[in-house]
Amino acid sequence: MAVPRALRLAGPLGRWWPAAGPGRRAQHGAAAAGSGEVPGWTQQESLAQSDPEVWDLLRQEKDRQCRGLELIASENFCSRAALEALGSCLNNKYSEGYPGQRYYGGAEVVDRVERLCAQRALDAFDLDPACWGVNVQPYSGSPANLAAYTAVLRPHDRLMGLDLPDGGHLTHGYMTDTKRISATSIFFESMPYKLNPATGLIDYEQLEATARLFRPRLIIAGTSAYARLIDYARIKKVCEEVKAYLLADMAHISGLVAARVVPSPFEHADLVTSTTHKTLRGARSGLIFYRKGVRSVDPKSGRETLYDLEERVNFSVFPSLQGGPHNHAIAAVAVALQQVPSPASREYSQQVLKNAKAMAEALLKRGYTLVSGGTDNHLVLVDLRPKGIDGARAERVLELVSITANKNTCPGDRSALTPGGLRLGAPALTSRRFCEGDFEQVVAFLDEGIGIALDAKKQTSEWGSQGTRARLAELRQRVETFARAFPMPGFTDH
Ligand code: DSN
Repeated sequence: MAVPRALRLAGPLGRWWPAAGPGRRAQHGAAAAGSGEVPGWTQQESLAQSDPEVWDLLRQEKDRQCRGLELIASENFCSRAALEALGSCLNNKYSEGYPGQRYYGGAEVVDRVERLCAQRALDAFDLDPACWGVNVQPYSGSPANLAAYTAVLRPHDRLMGLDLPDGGHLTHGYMTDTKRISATSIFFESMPYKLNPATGLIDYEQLEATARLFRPRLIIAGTSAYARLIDYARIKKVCEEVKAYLLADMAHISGLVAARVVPSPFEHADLVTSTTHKTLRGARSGLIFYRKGVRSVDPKSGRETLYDLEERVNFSVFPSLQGGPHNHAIAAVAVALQQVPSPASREYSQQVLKNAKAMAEALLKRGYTLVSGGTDNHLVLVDLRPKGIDGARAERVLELVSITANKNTCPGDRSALTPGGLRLGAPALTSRRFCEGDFEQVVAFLDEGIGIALDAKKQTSEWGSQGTRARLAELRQRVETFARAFPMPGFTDH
């Protein structure tokens, strides 16, 4: 890359600084003070003025979100207040390090932002700061998990997590017969636990037996596509037996945990990771909670062993894995966490559970098969194989009628690209004030869409035939008219 003449390399860290010669200063002064403002120099133009192309893409995405039915279980709509913090001047500030110990000057304000966010994170989950601490710097859920693993594992140490095809997350150690896919399985030795295929529930017996043989140093209790609750106490017992840490990845359910409508992992886990933009409804970011204080007491000598997770986790996030924290995201997470104790937040979470149940019942009534037979949380996993359609085809036809969902593996699936399942979540539409009856209507639309796909498949005409295209267009119009009638959090201009 050609280096502009006005720039020169400064300092051992190799940053580029503007040359500060008098000639250059005079040039700036003239531009700012005189009549000849250099267009674009002060960057005060709005997005619409400055970049109509990107502005228009954003407008299209807003429109898509308003006119569509959002059923992706991990998505939600962030509040306007949090979006304001996200798009703020905090984006400009570097602050590698932690509050009070930064590698850059000018961090007084971001120190306060980060401390406030951490305090609110502990308050949101009712955690005593003597027993729990939190790192609010992870950029999102996957970096949070890698940082938590790096804090307590050495390279090639062993860990166990729910297998991806059974509802676990990529970062829980996914690998195939021929390839280590996730960094978790590249840098550590991972062994999956599975669902019982007959019940669709986590096979705790198999988990116990495998852990006794594999002797992992860490067991992950967390899911990405599992419609039931996790028995943390049971997994903790296994951890105690094999002397493993228990890490709960509550990314999907953290809002429900904060609202106390599902069991909390904090009673049992040593480490808890989360994203902040799913049921928690904040900006995209990540959190790592770690225990402090006494880890164990020797029954003979009475000697206490203390947790040392605070130093390990903090060091792992920075400087081991990340650079400067995203202060704008941390502020936006603080805004979302402030809303957690409100009655509205609890009511929201209760409604998420009611809506997921209503969706499950409506699907069962229409003859769909659900993995595990129903739901206890915010999502349902539909096994489409008995219907004669795969998840990828269903995802595509629903997309054509403005219903957004995602294909998902079901237990026994071999391919993640054409899996047999469809994952449907209630959090986003509940943010738009959908209630149980509305979800019955959503299922009716979804069933119509899948019906069109099945008819098209029978005729082997794909979506291309005129009749199919007309049916899809007509359904899409009804879906969009229905969706637009509901409010949209975060922004108003459609
Ligand atoms: N991608 C998220 C999900 O859909 O579950 C998790 O990172």
